[in-house]
Amino acid sequence: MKSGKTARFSVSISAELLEQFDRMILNVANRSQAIGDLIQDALIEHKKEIGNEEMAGTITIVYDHHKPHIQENLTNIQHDYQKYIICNLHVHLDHHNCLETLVVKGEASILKKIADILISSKGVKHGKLTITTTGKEISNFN
Ligand code: NI
Repeated sequence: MKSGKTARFSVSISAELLEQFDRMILNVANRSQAIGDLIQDALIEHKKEIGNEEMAGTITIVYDHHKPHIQENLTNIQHDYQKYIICNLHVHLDHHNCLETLVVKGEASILKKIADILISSKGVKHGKLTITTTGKEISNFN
């Protein structure tokens, strides 16, 4: 929904739960904003699980570039999926280790697949995929 209209609704939950929630959101402007943020987060998680909507994200990997063929292999994978990879940041962490972050955009299921292939590549020490919204469907109500 692109409209910035505000809808009102009432919710019944246990007083204890609400008390805990209010303690948690002490530094958020107000309860409505906090609940809106939680719903937004749940919607993004849901879209991530369904997998067929366009989303944005990052894939970060750490590897030892001295391992045989690792650089060549990782580059080949990135060329195979180049239409989903917007940019690539490579940092030489020390003499052995490199950190690479790819900014990706595409259906969540494809982003997960690209991340799985890269992270499970031989020589990759650790990797992480972060998926978020492209922002298109979210209007700013704050
Ligand atoms: Ni490097």
